Amino acid sequence: WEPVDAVDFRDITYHRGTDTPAVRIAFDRPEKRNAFRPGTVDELSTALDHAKRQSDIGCVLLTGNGPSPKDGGWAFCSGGDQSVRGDDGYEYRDDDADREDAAEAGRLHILEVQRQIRHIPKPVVAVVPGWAVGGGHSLHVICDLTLASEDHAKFLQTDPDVASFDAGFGSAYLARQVGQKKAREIFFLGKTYDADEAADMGMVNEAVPHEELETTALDWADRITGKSPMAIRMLKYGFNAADDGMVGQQVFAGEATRLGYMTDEAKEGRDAFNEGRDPEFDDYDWFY
Ligand code: 2NE
Repeated sequence: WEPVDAVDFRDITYHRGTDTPAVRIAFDRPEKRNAFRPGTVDELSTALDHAKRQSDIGCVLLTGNGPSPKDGGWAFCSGGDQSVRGDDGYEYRDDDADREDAAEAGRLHILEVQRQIRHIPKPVVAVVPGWAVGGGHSLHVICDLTLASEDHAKFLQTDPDVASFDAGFGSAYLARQVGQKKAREIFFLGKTYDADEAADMGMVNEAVPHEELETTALDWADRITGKSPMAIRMLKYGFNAADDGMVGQQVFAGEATRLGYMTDEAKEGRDAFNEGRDPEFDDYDWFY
């Protein structure tokens, strides 16, 4: 991995592979179990947007740095930082207080990041080295794949304990993965599951020994990026479409439009308009 110099990040680290066309984005607040504050979410959003725009990058690994210097604990992400939670969302405080937009209402823009992950045209893999909790659990749910440390990964939904609720992808899409009864159990009973249990119920793809986590993640990124970018993109959007309603159709259709634009037929439509003549489509078949 080598650092990406896009922006000077504080709460995350951002690297691109030296041999693999993938990026690694990591929460970097291990002493807080990688909880996100508003500035963390801004940085995550910036990195994801940067990764989206790199046409030579085909896969995003989302993870959490560790272990905690305080107690050696590992975390993917423990959700919203409760110490900066105000009365209407999460607030810019302390180091964030000099931000230009610090005065605006409390933020819940991790939900916008969920949509970024959903719509970025390349697979996002949650690489879970430890706790995935609350809004951090929802983040792993929305990622395309989840790889977990069988030694340290733990999955827990605390939303109802802190009077929060991800009633969107974090629960409804989770139910698509593990079934309705199990999803309701995760939220209503708040049990902790290890990586093998999470894999058994279908929300984790694979549990591997902790020391193999990052090399396996890189191996997955190699596999993914060895395939056709177009096919992977269309498959991601195809998988999304059924659950995403008209927006899912729109995103899929946009990519179909791009492919359509690449045909001679589409070029004839464009050229005819620009040349001020009627289009000549006789050479193009009505396929069946
Ligand atoms: C994550 C968990 C289960 C870990 O437990 P444990 O025992 O391993 O560690 P500990 O001692 O609880 O945590 C270590 C340090 O991290 C801080 C703790 O306060 C502690 O700090 P110190 O005492 O060492 O100073 N920490 C951990 N998670 C934090 C957090 N989320 N915010 C602020 N500080 C945190 C355990 O720590 C836990 O249950 N954490 C809370 C999980 C939680 O409830 N998250 C919010 C859910 S709501 C949400 O994320 C959300 C949403 O649902 C929708 C929109 C936006 C946000």
